[in-house]
Amino acid sequence: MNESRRHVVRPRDQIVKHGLIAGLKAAAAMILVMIALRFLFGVPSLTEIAADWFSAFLPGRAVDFLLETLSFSAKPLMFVGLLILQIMIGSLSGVAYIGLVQLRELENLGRGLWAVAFGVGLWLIAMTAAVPVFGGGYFGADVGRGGTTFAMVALISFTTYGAVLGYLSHSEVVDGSGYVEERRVFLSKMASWGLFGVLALLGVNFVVRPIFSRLVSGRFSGAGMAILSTEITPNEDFYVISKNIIDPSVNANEWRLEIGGLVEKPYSLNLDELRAMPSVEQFVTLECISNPVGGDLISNAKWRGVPLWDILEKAVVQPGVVDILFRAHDDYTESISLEKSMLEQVIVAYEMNGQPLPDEHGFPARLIVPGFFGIKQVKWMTAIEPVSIDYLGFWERRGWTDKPYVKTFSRFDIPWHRSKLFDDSVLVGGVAFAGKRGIRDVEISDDGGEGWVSVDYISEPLSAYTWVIWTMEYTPAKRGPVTLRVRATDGDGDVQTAEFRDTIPDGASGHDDITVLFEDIPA
Ligand SMILES: Nc1nc2c(c(=O)[nH]1)N[C@H]1C(S)=C(S)[C@@H](COP(=O)(O)O)O[C@H]1N2
Ligand SMILES: [Mo]
Repeated sequence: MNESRRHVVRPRDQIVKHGLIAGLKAAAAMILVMIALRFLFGVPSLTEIAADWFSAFLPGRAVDFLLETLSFSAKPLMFVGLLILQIMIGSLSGVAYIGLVQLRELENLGRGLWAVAFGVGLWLIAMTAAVPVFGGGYFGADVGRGGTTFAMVALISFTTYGAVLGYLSHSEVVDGSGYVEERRVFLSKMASWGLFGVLALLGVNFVVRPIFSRLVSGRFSGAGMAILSTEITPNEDFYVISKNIIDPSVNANEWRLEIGGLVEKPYSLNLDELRAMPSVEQFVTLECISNPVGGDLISNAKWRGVPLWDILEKAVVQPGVVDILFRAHDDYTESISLEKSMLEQVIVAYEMNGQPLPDEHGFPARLIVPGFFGIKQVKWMTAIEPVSIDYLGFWERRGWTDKPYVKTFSRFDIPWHRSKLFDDSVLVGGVAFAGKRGIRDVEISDDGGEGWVSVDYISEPLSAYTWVIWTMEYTPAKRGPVTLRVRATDGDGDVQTAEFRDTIPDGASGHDDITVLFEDIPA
């Protein structure tokens, strides 16, 4: 037997050292491949899913704190932290791998297989243990659009890890003459295992996954506690978002709204004076620009306030004004264009659903700009200043758009995602919103977006700037699991895009979906 192919047993400390180094390099290679595939296929990586899950455990205050002090979102920070963790796990796994091949006295030629098998083994653990915990479902079944792609991308990343680890540990462990030869042998073995890998991939895709998805139907639970949104959101249920660790609590007696900047006659209003001005009342739906696909950072209320232009006109705006800048008690700033400020539906609101504004919604006064995302709806307002520049507000300086027109949005409220249903049909329903464009149609699809049917019922919008509630009695063609998607068509006739986009910089897009299981009635 060729001497160089003999197994060389190394002392334990060397195993650890070689393993750590080989594991570290292999993990780095895996991360590069993972990031490249992430952009190639547009599916989130395992690390991102983990980051999302972990960031849910960061208290909101901590997220705000990071934001305030580092002016850096917690999410990328979390992502970098997890990449480091991933490299650490990769290094330790390298030790495990080298220890394993030493222990088992595996034939050198078999190492190509063992290396790949090691990677695939880690992948299996990730897909069946880690990803479900992170909310991605078995084999990424619940990872937005493209669970299969997610699992495949992860498989390629993990086998890259195994292959690089095998390649490196091979040359590191076997020293003396002949290891160049060994590497070549190893590479040719790897190539054939690569071919095997592609076949395995196809096998997993067309055979294992369907079987697996049958097996996991146990993850469906009862009908759950999903409820359909009401047209008007009660104040205590209205979503709350702010940048602050501690929100301002404004003393109504001391509060004044200063109208300054490029005006002929600066003046200020106290709350009584603001309330004494002619007011309007209108329904407006607000949605946060960070609202994800299917998210609940959207609510609807009736706002009473004074048209902004009535307030500005009294101060006589000077020529050359481009933007109207708003200041708030928490040093939040925002702006809208001069033209926009003249629209009668842009108001300085002091009542919400017939009550004074609650503290968390901006007491005593806030801006309401229909059609724009929440970032423009300045709470705890203290000053209004016409300016001659195109002013960038708090979020715009952090990479968000200055023209945050809401995108067409639709969402399922009922039934609960993963409901187990025993009836012949189920009432599905939710909300749809397209800002000032309004909603013309809402459709659902039960075949992955091939065919669409209009829903049975869409509520009359409460104003030109509100969401609508939609429902539909859905009867499946056959029993078993079914994934339903929803999309809306806005008043301009534009259909809500299926293209998935993250929230930054100008709001999420893509279709919301739910998966339910129609079970046969137990005997
Ligand atoms: N002063 C101030 N106004 C603000 C914010 C803020 O942090 N400070 N956050 C904005 C964001 S991002 C959103 S989505 C809305 C949320 O309004 P709500 O809490 O009443 O739903 O307020 C906006 N107005
Ligand atoms: Mo927001």
